[in-house]
Formats: sequence, C-alpha cells, structure tokens
Amino acid sequence: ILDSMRGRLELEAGHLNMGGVRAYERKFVNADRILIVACGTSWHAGLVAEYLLEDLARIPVEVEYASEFRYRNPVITERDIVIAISQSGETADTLAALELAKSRGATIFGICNVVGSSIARATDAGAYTHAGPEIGVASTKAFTAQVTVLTLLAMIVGHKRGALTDTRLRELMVELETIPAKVEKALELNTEIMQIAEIFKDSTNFLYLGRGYNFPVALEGALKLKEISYIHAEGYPAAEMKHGPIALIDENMPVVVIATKDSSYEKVVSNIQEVKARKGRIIAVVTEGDTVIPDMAEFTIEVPATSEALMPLVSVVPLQLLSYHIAVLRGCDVDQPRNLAKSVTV
Ligand code: F1P
Repeated sequence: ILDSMRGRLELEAGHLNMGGVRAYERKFVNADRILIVACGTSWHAGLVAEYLLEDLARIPVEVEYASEFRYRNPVITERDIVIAISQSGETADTLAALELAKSRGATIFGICNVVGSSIARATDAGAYTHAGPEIGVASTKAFTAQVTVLTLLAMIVGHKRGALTDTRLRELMVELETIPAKVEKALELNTEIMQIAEIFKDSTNFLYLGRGYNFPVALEGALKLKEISYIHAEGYPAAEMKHGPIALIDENMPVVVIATKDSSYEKVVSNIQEVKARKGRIIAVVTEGDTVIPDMAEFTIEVPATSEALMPLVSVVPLQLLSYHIAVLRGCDVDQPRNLAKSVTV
C-alpha cells in the first residue's frame, strides 16, 4: 500500500501532472456531470469520489453499480464523463457499462491497475493506479490507490473549475504527502486489532456505520469481512440505522462505527449513544486524542488526524486488519476466499 501510494504521489506531486487528465482537461472542466461505474471495492472507491468531486470540484456525480447500469436505459449526453474504476481492468459488468455509455457519446475515463487490460483499452483516457499485483482476491491496496488517484483528480479538476483556490490546493497537496506516514501508523495497530478480532471471531453478524466520507468506508469494511471471513456484515450510513437496522441491535451485535473527527462527528456520537442504549457492542474507529467516544465504546481504535476528505485513506486500514485477523482466526484462506474470483469476467 505504502509503496504504491508513494509511487503515485512522487509521480503526480510536483505539477499534479496526470497525463490522462491533462489531455481531457477541457472535457472535465466543462462536464455537466460525472458518472462513475464500478463493482465491489472499486464501487466503494467511486462512492468516496462522489464526496470528493462534489466537495472539491462542485461537479454533480452519480455512482452506479456497473452490473445494474449496463442493463438500464440511462440518459447520457456528450457532456457526460464516465469514470470506470476496476482493479483488474477485466470486470465484465464494468466493461459493458462503459461501452454502453461510450455508444451514447460520453467520454470514458478509466482508473485501472492492470496496464493494457480490456477496460483500459476501451477508455478514451485514464490513469493507472500502479498498485502492483493484488496477491489476494479481495481488493485492499487497490482501494487505497484508486482513492488516491480520485483525490488527485478531484483536486486538479476542482482547481481548473475555480472551485478550489490555489491555497486550498496547496494545503491538500501537503497533507496528501503525510498520508503514507499516517497509513504506516494505522498499520501499527495490528496487535491491538488482533486482540479485538479474537473477541469477535465467533460473531455471526456485524454492523458497520459511518457518515459522510466514512460511509463508503463502512461499506468497504463490511464487504472485506464478508469476502474473507464469511461473516454476514452490513454497512450502513449511520443516520439510516434508525430506519431499519436498529431492530437488529442487541448485546450480541458488534457495531463498528467509523467516528473520526469531522463535520458529522457530533451526529455520529449520538448514533453511538443509540447503539449503546440497545446494548450493542461498539468498536469505534476514532481520531487520536478523542476523549468522548472512548467512554462510550467497548473498544476504541485510534487513527491519526487528517482532514475529512483524506480520511478514507487512513480509516479503511484498521477495518482491513480486523477482517484479516478474524478470517485467519477462523481458519479461512484470506488470499483465495471461497466462491470469489479475482476478475469477474462473465
Ligand atoms: C471488482 C471486485 C473486487 C472484489 C473481488 C471481485 O473487481 O468486485 O472489488 O474484491 O475481487 O471483483 P475490479 O473490477 O476492481 O477488478
């Protein structure tokens, strides 16, 4: 993860010079909206991009499951840009979705890991994540690399569209350069997370909650647990909890809440209170130095502070570690989970 991010940052730092973006800069600046198509973890990276592109570039964004989008009759114009995200670059649904959008005049931008892959070849322009081969089936470093590329993209386009000032752009660049060290710090939580995994390894259900930028992170945490440990897990926007999942909460339900300090922090604290009132077992991912949530949660995992737009790069790491340790303790093969394929080509 760290090498891929450092590579990415070194490559892009100085001039924010993403070849594929530069060539299509006008299209991005004039775009009416951006549609993102992807599957699985790549779809979650797309959801993070929705927050980034709306926040930093003020472009309307829609994030679509490629597997649904390809069978719809979507309204697409020549002023739309479609971003196809895929680690393998071979996912059949993502390829079909981008081909449908292309046939209706959209410009297609690809974010793939595998150079020369089918999706990369079918796009008009793009950026490679250069994250190296994913050894396991479940995407982990690919997510980090995709979100890094999408962050840089939102910054470049936001700056060009006048939505991001020179000063803010520079601040974000400086902060992005601190992310590899923060990820490294999050990885040091390994032993602590292994102990938490030991306690919850026999649970049959998990709930993951997050708001704002941490909502897609909650979805990704739940997906990783499902994929490699075969435990049923649901990711939910924390505020949606009261519209259904709250009925599931009792003293047997582990609830992982991503509750870092950001603009929705106070609201997440009240969601934690709601879970606690129903005796849910709270595992909270918080910002270092938080003094409120540790008094409420059964377990607290502290990650380094960073601005909310960059937090998914850091807050996803303890969730990946938690899934990993639970899967290992349950005797699951984390690299080759049952029923999953690295590239879903049919
Ligand atoms: C998409 C994906 C992965 C998942 C698994 C199956 O792949 O859903 O996110 O972990 O490997 O495929 P891709 O389009 O990003 O290659």
